[in-house]
Formats: sequence, C-alpha cells, structure tokens
Amino acid sequence: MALRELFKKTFQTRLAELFSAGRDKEETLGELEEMLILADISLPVVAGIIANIRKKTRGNAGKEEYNELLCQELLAVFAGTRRSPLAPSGKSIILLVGINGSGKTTTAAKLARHYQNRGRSVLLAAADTFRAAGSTQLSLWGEKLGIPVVSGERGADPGSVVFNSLQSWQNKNFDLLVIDTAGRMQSKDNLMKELEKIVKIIRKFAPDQPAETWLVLDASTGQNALVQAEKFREFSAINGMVLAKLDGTAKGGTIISIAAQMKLPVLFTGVGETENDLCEFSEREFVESLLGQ
Ligand SMILES: Nc1nc2c(ncn2[C@@H]2O[C@H](COP(=O)(O)OP(=O)(O)OP(=O)(O)O)[C@@H](O)[C@H]2O)c(=O)[nH]1
Ligand SMILES: [Mg+2]
Repeated sequence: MALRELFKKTFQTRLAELFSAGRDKEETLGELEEMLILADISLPVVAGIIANIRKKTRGNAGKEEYNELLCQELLAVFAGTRRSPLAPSGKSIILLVGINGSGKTTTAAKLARHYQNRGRSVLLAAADTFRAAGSTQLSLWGEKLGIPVVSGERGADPGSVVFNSLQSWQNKNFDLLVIDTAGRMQSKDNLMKELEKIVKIIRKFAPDQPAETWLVLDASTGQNALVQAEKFREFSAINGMVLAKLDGTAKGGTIISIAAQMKLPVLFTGVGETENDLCEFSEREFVESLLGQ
C-alpha cells in the first residue's frame, strides 16, 4: 500500500481547506494544532511545531508558506537520526526486539527477503522459544522463502539457539544473521535481562556485533506504540526502529511522535502481512506524502 494513499484522509484533504486564503493566523494555527493532535502526534511535539510556525510567520501567511513551514517542522523531528540501515556488504547481525505481537517474526522474514533480494546470503534464528508456535512460525517463513532457520525446542534457552545460529553463520559463511526474539509479556526486568544475555553471547562470539539492534513497534496502536517504545529505552543496544502495521493506521502522526521521543532512526516500515510488505523509510517521502506534496 502506498503511503500517499494511507494518509490522504488525515492530512491532505483537511490541509487544503485549512490553509485557504483569507483566514486569521491564530484561527489557522488553532485548527492546525487540533489536526496534528488528532493525527496522533503527541502534545509536546505539536506545541513545539505550532510555536515555531507562529514565530516564523508574520501577519497572515499564505498556503504555500504554511505548507513549507509545516514541512520543515515535521522534517526537523527526524533531524540527526537519519542513517542507512546496513552496510552494503560484509557480515552483519540484526537482532529484533519488541513487545509481544508487535510484528517481530514477520519483520524477520521480510528483512530476510529484502536482503536476499539484494544478493546477500541470509540465515534466520528463531530465538523465540517461549511460545509453542514461536519457532514454527519462523521455520514456515524460512521454507517459503528458501532461507535456512536455526531454531530450538519450546522452552529451550534462547541463548543456546543464538549460539548455534552464530556457529552456522560463521562456519557456513552467511552474510547476514537475522535473530527473532520472544516478545512475551513479562516484567521489564526479565525482558531486559534476557536481551542483555543474548547480546552478551553475540559479543563474545563477534565483538563488533550485533551491528544492528532494532526495536519493532506496532504502529497501528497509535499512542500506545510510544508506551511500547518506552519499555525499551533502557536497552541501550537499540540503534534503529521498524514500524510494523503501518497499513493498520491512517494516523501517520504516530511516526512523528515516536521519532521525536525515541531520537532513533526509523529504518523500515511494515505495510502488510506478506514478505514483500516492507518499505525502506525515507523521512522526506513520508512527510511529503503526509502533506500531499
Ligand atoms: N497488516 C499488517 N499485519 C502485520 C504486519 N506485521 C505483522 N503483522 C501481523 O501481526 C501479527 C503479529 O505478528 P508477529 O510477527 O507474529 O509478531 P511478533 O512480534 O513476532 O509476536 P510475538 O512473537 O508473539 O511477540 C501477525 O498476524 C502478522 O501477520 C504489518 O506490517 N501489517
Ligand atoms: Mg514472534
């Protein structure tokens, strides 16, 4: 699904009316504020955007000026976080983390497909040994995509699955290892401990890995995605985010709020349930699609 279509209702149609000529500045800004909040952008971010636009406009601005200022403000939220997801060659490990049901396993399969399509040899590791169907789900994806999967029995130590996958990755000389982890509902402490243990095992094996530790968030839950993200703030290894289920929301503002709060790059978005429903994220493309430019 195209981003442009996704956000048409939220922003594009209303913006055209809002910025139409002859309206009072404060009235316009008041309505813009309401619109941004309704689009799921968090209050402090909206307040900052409105204050900046107010400061930068003298008298009643025109449609073009408002559009340009809003575009600048939305892009500024992503400032300093932009980076490419992965070096174009060489060996790398991508570790996926997130709360239960956020879309990790599906994202692991999509990423494997994405990099396979770009000529990389990929190995998947099903380190979710908690759920009965956890590793089966990834193995089925592996069969479908022709990508090998290292898995373990239900209840096995996820660390041992990770260790086995590291050995295969090294011995069979795969380029990429994508590790799917459990997202069970458990106390924050336990979740962090388990993840830290996994990272420790990886570092012992390959000190410069995991090069990528990505937080997978369910974007369809709106503000709740921020609550999910908060849980992982103290897990300092995270260096990027994947926003899954973006097709389940018409409120693109969630992305703005998450980027503003987490100060981490959004690298990919998930826009459906098949292996091909993964998009590399471009902040400019996103903001322009939001504003209908
Ligand atoms: N529409 C849509 N559905 C998605 C997307 N990504 C994942 N899903 C669906 O969301 C549900 C949960 O996805 P999983 O990949 O199993 O999530 P998970 O984080 O691995 O879940 P746990 O292992 O239980 O923590 C599945 O039904 C997926 O098909 C997406 O981008 N769009
Ligand atoms: Mg899973």
